[in-house]
Amino acid sequence: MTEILTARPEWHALTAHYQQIKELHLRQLFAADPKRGERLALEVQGLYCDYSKHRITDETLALLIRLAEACGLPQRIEAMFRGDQINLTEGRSVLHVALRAPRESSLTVDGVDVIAEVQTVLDKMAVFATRVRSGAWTGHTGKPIRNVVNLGIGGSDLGPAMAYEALRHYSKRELTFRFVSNIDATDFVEATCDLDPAETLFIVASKTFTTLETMTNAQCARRWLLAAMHDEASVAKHFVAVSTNATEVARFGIDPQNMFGFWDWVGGRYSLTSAIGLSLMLAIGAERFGELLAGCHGMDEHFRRAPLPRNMPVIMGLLNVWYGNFFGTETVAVLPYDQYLRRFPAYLQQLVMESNGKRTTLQGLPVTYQTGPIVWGEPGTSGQHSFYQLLHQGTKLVPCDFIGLVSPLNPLGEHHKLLMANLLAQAEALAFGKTADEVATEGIPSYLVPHRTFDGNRPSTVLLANRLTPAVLGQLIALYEHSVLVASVIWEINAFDQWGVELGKVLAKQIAAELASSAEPQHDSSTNALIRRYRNGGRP
Ligand code: G6Q
Repeated sequence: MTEILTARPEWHALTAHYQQIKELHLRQLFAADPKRGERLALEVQGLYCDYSKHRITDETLALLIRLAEACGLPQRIEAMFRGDQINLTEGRSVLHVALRAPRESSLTVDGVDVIAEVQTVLDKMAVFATRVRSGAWTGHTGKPIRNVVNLGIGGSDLGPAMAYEALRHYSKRELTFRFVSNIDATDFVEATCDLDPAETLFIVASKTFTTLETMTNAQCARRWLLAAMHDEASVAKHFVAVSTNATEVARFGIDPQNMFGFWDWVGGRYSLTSAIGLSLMLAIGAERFGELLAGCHGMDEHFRRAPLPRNMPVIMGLLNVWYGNFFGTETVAVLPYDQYLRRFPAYLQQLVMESNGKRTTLQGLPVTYQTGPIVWGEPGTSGQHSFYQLLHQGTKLVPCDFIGLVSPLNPLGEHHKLLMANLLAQAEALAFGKTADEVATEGIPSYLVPHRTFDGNRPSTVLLANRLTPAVLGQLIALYEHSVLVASVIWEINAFDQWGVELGKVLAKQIAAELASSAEPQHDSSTNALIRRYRNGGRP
């Protein structure tokens, strides 16, 4: 039986070390080592990660690495790449890394070369994407497709929606892309109200093809199309599916030729680089989609091969552990200084919180320590005029990830320089603050000095790349995916299941029937009263 995390000697060493350095200020750490800002940094294929503004010393890192080794991190990384069933509670391999492995490589799992299968689907996607983008694929009336609507939710929505926004600069502007996820009809209505059904293609993106929200939206889309086309045969020209469930896809009326498959070993929130990314490929083309995959693969290889102390996802994952378990932080802010990355925090919310929001260890025991953080964030500089006050002077410690790009995709006047100046300024201000003496020497009246003082010592990572390309987005995605795995290994939890979403689904099914009936509802007094009020048109 694996040792309990908090009983490990490496954990005790970190606890003692925390007591020694918890009061150390980043000002002192930087003063003691003039090269700290360059030394505590890593570069992987042009993606630069500055982690010097963290409340760590060389000893902290060494102790964290020792903990990672004691928890078997190198072995777990290798087990994932090998295709072992590391998703224990679902008995599945976890092989999103195979989705972006080079065409000429091979990986045999249960007697099947999964890379060959991946490449077959990628080729099929590329042929389809080229036909739609060129206008060769036409709708039922012979018109080319101008609108693409992705119907999916969770992992079948957040990745493609985020990546489409992120790479919009590279997208075919003649095509309109919409993403519908919510079961709230407003989502569908607003996404389609200005679209011509004759020019609209729906991608039903659902691994299981049974998800309530997506299937409800897909049926709605079908009715919307048929109301205009009056011909069942039109479905085949206006619907394609991305799924692992061929039977249900066929039952829906989608031509199996137009189904793009993937596999059980791709978890929903890790599926953007599978056929779930079809909408993205339609937007940016197969070649650029390939660049995204190559960016992911570069980070995958780094994660697999770099020694732990020089391994970017390892460092980022361990910093999550350091703050969450020793400083007691509860959240992490992700602050992209790039408007195209505006959905990146939302995407990471699922990746991190659905993966590591767990309270049971792989051995089935309750954890006795904190696990995954709450992730939140907004693009800079908008966030600065909203919640940064709390980041600078609030009572809560919030580690921040800043993401910036050196070269803008939309060079316009002074914008980019000012944008990046703000990123650098925020990271500096958080780390070093402004002392009461510094404030007082500026002639600030003494009653205002406490209000205008910044204690600093607020940690952040700065991720910097040259330009937001598909490859850089791929690097960022893989970086965060792998950092999630790293933290989960330390916490001894399964980052690849999501049982916590089940109970609500079951109850919703039961309540949906009760909302439509007049029988006495069978819940607690609160839920019963709310059900009665709903049935009664909002009255008691
Ligand atoms: C992600 C989850 C979840 C899933 C959605 C959609 O890791 O498994 O968010 O992606 O529930 O599921 P389907 O793709 O099966 O519709």
